Amino acid sequence: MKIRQLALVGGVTLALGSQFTSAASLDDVMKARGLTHKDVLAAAKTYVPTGKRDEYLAFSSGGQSGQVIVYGVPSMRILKYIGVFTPEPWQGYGFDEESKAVLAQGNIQGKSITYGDTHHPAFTETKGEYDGRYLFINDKANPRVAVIDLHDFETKQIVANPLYKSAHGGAFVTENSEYVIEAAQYPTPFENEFVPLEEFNDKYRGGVTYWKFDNKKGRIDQENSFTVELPPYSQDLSDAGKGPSHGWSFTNSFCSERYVGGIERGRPPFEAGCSAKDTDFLHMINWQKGEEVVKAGKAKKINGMNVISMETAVAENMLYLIPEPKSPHGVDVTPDGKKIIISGKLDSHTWVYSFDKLMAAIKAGNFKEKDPYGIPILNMKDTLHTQVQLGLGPLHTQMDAKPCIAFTSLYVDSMIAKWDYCEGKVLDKVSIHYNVGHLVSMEGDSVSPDGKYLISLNKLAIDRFNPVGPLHPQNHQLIDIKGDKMELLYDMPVPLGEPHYVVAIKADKLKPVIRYKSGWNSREDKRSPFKTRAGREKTVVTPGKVEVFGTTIRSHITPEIIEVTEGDEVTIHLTNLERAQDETHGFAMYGQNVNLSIEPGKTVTAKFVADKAGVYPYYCTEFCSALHLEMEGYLLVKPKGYQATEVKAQEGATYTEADYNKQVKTNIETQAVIDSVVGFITSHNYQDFPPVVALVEDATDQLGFAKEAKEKSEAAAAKKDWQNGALWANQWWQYQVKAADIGLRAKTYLEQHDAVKVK
Ligand code: RUQ
Ligand code: CUA
Repeated sequence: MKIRQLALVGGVTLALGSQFTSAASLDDVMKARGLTHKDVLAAAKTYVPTGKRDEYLAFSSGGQSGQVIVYGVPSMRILKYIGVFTPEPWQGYGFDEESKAVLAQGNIQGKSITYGDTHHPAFTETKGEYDGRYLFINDKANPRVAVIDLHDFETKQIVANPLYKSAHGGAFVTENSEYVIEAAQYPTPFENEFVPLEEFNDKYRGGVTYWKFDNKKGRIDQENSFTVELPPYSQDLSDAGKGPSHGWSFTNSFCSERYVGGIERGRPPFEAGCSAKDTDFLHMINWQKGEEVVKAGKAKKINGMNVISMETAVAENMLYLIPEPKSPHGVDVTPDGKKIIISGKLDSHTWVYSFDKLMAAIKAGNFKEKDPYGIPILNMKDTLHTQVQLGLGPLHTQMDAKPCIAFTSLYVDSMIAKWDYCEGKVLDKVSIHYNVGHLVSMEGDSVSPDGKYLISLNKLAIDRFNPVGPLHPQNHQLIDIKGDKMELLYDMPVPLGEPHYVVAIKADKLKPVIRYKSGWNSREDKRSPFKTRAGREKTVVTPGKVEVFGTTIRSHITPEIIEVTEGDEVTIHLTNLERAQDETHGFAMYGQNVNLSIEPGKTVTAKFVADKAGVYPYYCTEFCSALHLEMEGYLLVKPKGYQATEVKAQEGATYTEADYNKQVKTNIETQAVIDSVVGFITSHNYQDFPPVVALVEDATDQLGFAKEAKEKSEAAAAKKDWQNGALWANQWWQYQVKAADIGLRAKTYLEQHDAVKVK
C-alpha cells in the first residue's frame, strides 16, 4: 500500500512537471533553449508531426559500409539501412542461404568480399522520370553494381565487372533504364594477370561498361552487356544523355597524362604527374551505336564480357574526346538534355558544353587532332556554350525545377553556388560546413527536377555535433531552395561513411509491399521450394543430414525441438506464416552464427554443420507478441552413438480438472470481449479502411487457431487428461488474446478515422 501511494505521489509530481513544460509559450522555449526566430522557422520547415510522413525519400550511399541509407526529406529521419555489399544482421542479409547467394555473386576472382565502397545510387527511369521500381549502386573498390528492388527494399543482384579492378563512374541510368553505366577509374589490364607498369600505355586500359537492364525481370543481363575499351586516362564520373542527347553518354577523366608515379622508384608522385597538363578529356560515346556493333558481332569477348575495342569504336564513329578543365570531377547533363556541365576541381570555372555544337563539330569532321590511340579530339572552342567562374573547387551540379538554374558544390570554398547556366551568371551562394562533395536536389537527375530542397553532402563535420571520438559522423545539410535565397535548415549526422551521393524521389512513387506471397524466396522473387504450410512441418533425416521444414507464427517456432547427431549437416527452412503487417519473426541460435529475419510470408534457410555435441537454444529476436520470450526451442546435438535411457520428462507443474475448468471459464469471458469488439467492427464501414481489413484478416486467422486449440483441449478433457486439457486450453486462450489485441487495434483505428455505423 505504501509503495502504491509513493508511486502515486511520484506520478503527480511528474504530471505537474510536464504540465509546466507543455504550458510554456513558444517564446519561453526559445529563450530557454537559446533559439532564434530563424532557428524556429527552420525547425518548423523540417518537423514532421507524429503520424505524418515525409514528402521525399532519399537513398544515400553508405560508403565503405557497403549499405544504402534511406531517410525522409525534409525530416531527415533515417528509415532503413539496406544491406548491399555487406552482411546486415538485422535483415538476416548474408546469414540466410538465399541472401548469401546474392552476396556470392559479388565474389572477386573467387574471393568473397564483405565490404563495398559504394558511391552513386541511381533510380530506374521511364522517359527520363524516376519510376520508383529499382535502385542501382556501384562499388568503386571492387567494381560491382547492385540491383535493389524498391518493392521490398532488398538487394536482388550483384554483378562484378570482369575487366576492371577499379570503377568510380557508376551507377548512371539511361533514359528508359536500357543500361546502367559503370566507368573504370584506375587503369589496369583487362585480363586477370600481371603486367609490368612499364607497359602501362599499351596494356593498361580504361573503359565504360553498359550493363543491360532487363526491365521485365528486374535484373542485369550480363550476356547482353558490353564494354567500350578506352585509353588508360583514369575515367571518372559519367552521365547519360537525355532527350536530344539520348543514346549518348559522357564520361570525364583525369590523369590523361597517363602518368605513373612511384616515389619508391625515384619518380615524382602520382598527384604531380597526373595534374601537369591544363586539360583532360571528356569522353563522348554513342552507346546506341555500341549496341548495334555488338549485335553485328564486331565485339570480342574478354572474361565473358563483350568488348568493343577502341579501333572498332573509332571506325564506327561512336567515340570522341573533348578537352575539359584540368582534373575535372562531375559531369551532369541538364534536364533538357541540351547541355553538359563539367567542373574542374583545380579550375575555378564550371564549363557548359552544348550538345548541338558537339554534334555539329562531329558532323563537320572538325577534329583538332587524334589522341595516341587514334581517337578524334573535338575542338573545345567549337563546342563550349559558356564558362562561368563559380568559386574554388567546383565538383558536382544539381538542377532546379526552374529551367537553366543549377546548384554547384564548391569543395574548397565550402559553399554552394546557385547559378544560371544558360546566361552564365551566379545568382546566390550559401556557406556549408565543411567541404561539400556531392549535392542533391529532389528528383534532381530526372528530366523534371522538383527542386524544393537541396542536400549538401559534406566531407567534414568539424565542430557540428557532440564529439564521438576521432572518427566523426558525416554531415548531410538540408537547404531550402524554394525561394531566391538558399537557406540552411538542418544538419543531419550520418553514422555510416563515406556517403558520396544521394538520390531523392517523391515518396508517393514508391509502393512497397507489406507482406510476401506465402512461402516466398524474396531474393529470387519466386515461391520457395521449401515453403511450409501450417501443420505440414516436418524433419527429414538422411545419413549425415537433417533437414527441417519449419514455420513461425506468434508465439511459436515449429519445431520446438530439433534433434541431430554430432557431425550432421543441418538445414533449417523456416516460413513465416503471418499475414499481419510488421509481424516479422527472427531466429537466432547459440554458437552457430545463425541469425534470420523472416518477414511475413518469407521462407529462408539456415545451413550449418553441427560439429560439436551440446545444447543450443534458439529463439525469436523480434518482440512479436506478449509471449515473445516464450518463442523458443532447442537444438540438441547428441554425441555419436548416444543411447537414450528411459527417463520421464520432468516438468514443473501438473494440472488438475480444476485448473482446466478455471482456464475454460477465463476463455469464455475472453470470448465475450472478442465478440463485442467484432460487433463494433462489423457494424461499421470497416471495409473502407484497408489497414483494418488486414487486421480483421489477421484476427480471423488467430481465431481459427484458437478453435483448433479449443478442440484439442476438449478432446483431452473428454479422456480426463487434465494435463493436456489445461495446457491446450491455455494455448486456446493465447490465440484469443492475440485476436482481441488485433481487434482492439482495428477498433481504435476506426474510431480515430471517423468510421460510420452501417448497421
Ligand atoms: S564522387 S564526392 Cu563518387 Cu564526387 Cu565522391
Ligand atoms: Cu516472434 Cu518474437
